Amino acid sequence: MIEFDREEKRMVLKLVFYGPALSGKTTNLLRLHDLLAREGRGELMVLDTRDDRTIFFDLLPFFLVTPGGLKIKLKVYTVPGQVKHDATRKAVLQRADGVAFIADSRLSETANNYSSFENLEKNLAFVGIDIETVPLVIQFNKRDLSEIVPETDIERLWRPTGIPVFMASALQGWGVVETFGRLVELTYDAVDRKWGLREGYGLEREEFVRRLTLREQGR
Ligand SMILES: Nc1nc2c(ncn2[C@@H]2O[C@H](COP(=O)(O)OP(=O)(O)OP(=O)(O)O)[C@@H](O)[C@H]2O)c(=O)[nH]1
Ligand SMILES: [Mg+2]
Repeated sequence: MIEFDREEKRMVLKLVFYGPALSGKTTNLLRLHDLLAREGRGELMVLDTRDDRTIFFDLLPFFLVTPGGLKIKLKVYTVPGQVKHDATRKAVLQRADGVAFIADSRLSETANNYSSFENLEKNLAFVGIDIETVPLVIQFNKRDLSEIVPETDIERLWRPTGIPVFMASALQGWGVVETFGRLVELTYDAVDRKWGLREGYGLEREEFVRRLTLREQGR
């Protein structure tokens, strides 16, 4: 559901960080804001938090202009994970061009991860997005903790789905840019197929990913 104005040469893309309550969606955005170069990214808006819980959404925007003069704005949102905020999750998920599912690696959260993934499937269908084709990655966050699901189990369960899976500790700041980078790559492919970013606007996939994942010096 790419927003594209060919006359004005403007495109708005929307990525959504989805997942159960307290899995680390907001922390992922905070880390992206800290780790990525100032050039090209906007300010982080963390909205309406109460005791660390998102009750509306967070937003981190990025801006880039392609060699062909197309102005791209990429908006990265988080949803509130708490079950009761389902209406807000649906609203944030509207017109998403890509989704990162942030799972909580703790063994105690396994059931919550599953029900949140089911909720994602249901809500994607509700907003008219095909889960089979939407750019989608999964991150197992909180790998710094003990009593977590072993990586081999995650591989065995998720590999057959073909969805790229990343291990991360958003708290420690690793795996976060990698997760985002893969989502950006898949999103490029989807947008390029539809609107010809390479042909029409001279934007190569590598350049798109490079510009959006450039790290702040020394980070
Ligand atoms: N140990 C550890 N804690 C983490 C990690 N990522 C996030 N947390 C902590 O988990 C808590 C919840 O993190 P948030 O980023 O607010 O979680 P959220 O997914 O945005 O939660 P909701 O907004 O309620 O959906 C905070 O106390 C974070 O510091 C991690 O990688 N490791
Ligand atoms: Mg949050």
